Amino acid sequence: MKRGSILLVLALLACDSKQDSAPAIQPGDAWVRATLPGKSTTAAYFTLRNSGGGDRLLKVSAADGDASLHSTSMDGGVMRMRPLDSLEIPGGAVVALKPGGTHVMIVGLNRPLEAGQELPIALKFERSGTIRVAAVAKSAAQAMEH
Ligand SMILES: [Cu+2]
Repeated sequence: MKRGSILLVLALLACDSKQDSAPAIQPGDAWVRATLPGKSTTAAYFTLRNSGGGDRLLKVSAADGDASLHSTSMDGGVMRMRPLDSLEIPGGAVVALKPGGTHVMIVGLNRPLEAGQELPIALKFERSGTIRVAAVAKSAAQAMEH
């Protein structure tokens, strides 16, 4: 009986330490849509692989334009985008921002983004601090292949 309760405590401690372990976030696959002629709006996407404890993406900012987190949902057959306050990055998870889902909305670009150009984006996390990615611009045709 006593031995059993010690094991239970150890199991709870192990569980706790996993929860509290530092997040280890590896960004990947960062890309942004090349702008269409005359447009100053675009969207950027990337994946976040977290091999540590849980974290939360609080804020995004781009080297050009005003960036914010958006979610996409279907509302009576119509796609709607909504601002997201933050994005949960659970421990051990891979969170993908992708077309038709969560994305970084960028409005008010001062310069057009041509395919092949890079747009630096800073991601501010609750626990991991700031992580920078360079999103490579893809044309509509390249984005379809993605
Ligand atoms: Cu959006």
